[in-house]
Amino acid sequence: MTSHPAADAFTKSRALANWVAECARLTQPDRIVWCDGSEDERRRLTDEAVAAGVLIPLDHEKRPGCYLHRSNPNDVARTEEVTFICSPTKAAAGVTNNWMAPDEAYAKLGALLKGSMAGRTLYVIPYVMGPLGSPFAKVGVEITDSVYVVLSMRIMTRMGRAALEMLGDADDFNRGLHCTLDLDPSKRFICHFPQDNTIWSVGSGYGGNALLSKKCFALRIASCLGRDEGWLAEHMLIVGLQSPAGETRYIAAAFPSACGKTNLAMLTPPPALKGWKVFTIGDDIAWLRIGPDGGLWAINPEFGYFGVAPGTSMKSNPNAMLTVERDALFTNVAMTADGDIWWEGMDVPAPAGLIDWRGRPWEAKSGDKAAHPNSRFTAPMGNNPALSPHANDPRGVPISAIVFGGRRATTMPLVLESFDWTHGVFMGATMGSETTAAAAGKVGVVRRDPMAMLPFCGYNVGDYLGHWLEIGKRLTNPPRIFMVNWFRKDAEGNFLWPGYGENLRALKWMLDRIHSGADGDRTPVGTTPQAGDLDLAGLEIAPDQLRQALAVDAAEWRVEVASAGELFDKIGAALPQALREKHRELAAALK
Ligand code: SAT
Ligand code: MN
Repeated sequence: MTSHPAADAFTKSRALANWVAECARLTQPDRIVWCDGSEDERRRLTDEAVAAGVLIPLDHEKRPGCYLHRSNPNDVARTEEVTFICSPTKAAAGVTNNWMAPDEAYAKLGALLKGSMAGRTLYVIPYVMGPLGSPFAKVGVEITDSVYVVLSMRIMTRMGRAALEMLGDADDFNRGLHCTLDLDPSKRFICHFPQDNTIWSVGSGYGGNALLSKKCFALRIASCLGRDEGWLAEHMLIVGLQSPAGETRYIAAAFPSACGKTNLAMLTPPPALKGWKVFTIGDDIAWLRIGPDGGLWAINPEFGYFGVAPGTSMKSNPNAMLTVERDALFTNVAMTADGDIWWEGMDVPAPAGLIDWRGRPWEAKSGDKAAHPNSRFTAPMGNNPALSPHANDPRGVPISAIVFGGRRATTMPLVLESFDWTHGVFMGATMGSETTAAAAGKVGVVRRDPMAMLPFCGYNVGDYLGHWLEIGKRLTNPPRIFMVNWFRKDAEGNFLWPGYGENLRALKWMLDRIHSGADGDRTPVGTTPQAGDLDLAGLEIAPDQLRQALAVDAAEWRVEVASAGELFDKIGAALPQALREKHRELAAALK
C-alpha cells in the first residue's frame, strides 16, 4: 500500500480531502501530486513532460517557453458520440444529448478507472473559473494522470493555491476525474453528472475531452448551475469595441467551434476605420448575469486561449500570432527543421524539412496536411496585446449586444437584427452551421446548433431555451440580439464578404443601431442594413457582391424555416410555446 501526502497539508476542505482519497482508492496511483500553480512547479513538470516525450521543446530563441505536443492520431477532436449527460432521467438530458443513467455510468467508468493509475501519478489541480474575487467565480478541482493536462490547465485557468484559498473549508466545487487509460477509443467516455457537480472523463487526452474546466464544467455543468441559480453559461466570445470618441461597448457572440470566435475576439480594425480599437475579454466562453442596472453582465471564466491553429496568420489574426510567441503549447501542428512551428494558412510558405503533426517527414506533394486541421495553440491570455483592461475585472463587463453566427454558404445575410428578445432567442434557437474539424465526424454539413450550444448544453435544450426567455423577462435593460454570417458564398463558391478585420463594419452597424438609431431594412426575418447603412470607408467591394451578401431571399428562407421546424418537432413538448409561435409567424410571413 503506497502512502500519500496528507491532504491537510494542502486543503482545509474535508470534502476535497475525502474526494481525493476516494479517487486514489479507485485509481491506485503510485504518487499523488497537489498542484500549487507555482513557477517552480511549472519548470519541474515541464522537464518531466519533456523527459517522457510528452512535450517537445521548440527553439528557445524563436519561441521562448514553447513546446509541441503530438497526440495519439486517434485522439484529435471532441468525440460527441461518447459524451453523455448522466442526469437522473433521460428527459432531463433532452433529445439533443446522449444520456446514460447515472448508476450505469458510474459503474461502467468505475470499472475502467479501477486501478487505472497504477504506475502513474495522480495530479490534483484546484482551479478557479472567473476572475479572483468575482461573485461570478466558481471553484473546480480536476484529478488527472496527464502532465499535458496539468500544464494546459495552468494556462487555461487560474489554478493552484489561489483556488484552494477560495474554496477554504467549503465543499462546493466541481469534481472532475480524468484518466487517459490507454487511449483505446472503445474505452472513451465523457460523462457529466449535473446533480453531483461531477465529471468523469476517460480514454482521451484531447483538449475539450480532457481539460475538464472548459466545455465539461464551464458549459455543460455550468449551464445547469445557471438554470438553478438564474444566470447563463454560454459558448460565447466577449469583445470590447472602443469608438474614436473613446466609448467602449461590449458584445458577446456565440459561434460553433472553429467558426472564427478567436479571430473575432482579437479582431484588428481595418486602417480605414480610424480610431477604433478592439479589446478581448474572452474567446470561447461567457458567464452572464443580470446586473444591478437590469442589464446583462459577462465574465470570461477562462484564463487562456485554446485556439485553432490552421488559418491563423499575421494577416488573419496578428494578435493571436503575437500571443503564441512565448509560453504557448502547440498540439498537432507541424514542426520546422529549425525547431519552430508551421501550419496551413500561416501565410508563409512551407519550409523544407517540415515534420508533420504525426512526427513524420512531410511532403507537399503527398496532399496530406502538415498540421492537423484541428491542431491547436494553448496560450495565456496575458500574452494578448489586445487584452482588455477589464479581463480580470471581478464585476465583468456590461453587454450591449448578443450575436449569433454560423458558417453558412447560403441564406444567412451578413447581419440581421432581431425584433425583440423573444425573436432573438428564436434566432439563436434555430441557428445552423456547417460542421467543422473541431468535432470528429463529417465536415461541411449544415446542422441546427441552438446558440452554438448543441454539444455543450448540460440539460434539456427545450428547458434551456425556456431559461433564456425567463432571463429576458428579468432584464429591464436587455442587450439587443443579432445574427451574423461571414461565410456566405456566390454561385461560383467565392466568399462574398472579405471577413476578418472587416467584420468590424457589421459590429459597428449594431452599435449604431443601438446607440444612434442607424437605419436598416425591416424584412420578415429581421432587420438588415442596406449598403448605405454600413460604414464602407476604404472597403473595395463590388456593389452587386455586397447586395448578395446582405440579401434576404424568401425562397431560401422557406427552406430554412422548414429545417428549423424539424428541430422544434424533435425537441417536442419541452419547447417553449413562445418559440413555436414565432416559428408559425415566420412561416406565415414568408408564404
Ligand atoms: O476542444 S474544445 O472543445 O475545447 C474546442 C472546441 O471544440 O471548441
Ligand atoms: Mn469552443
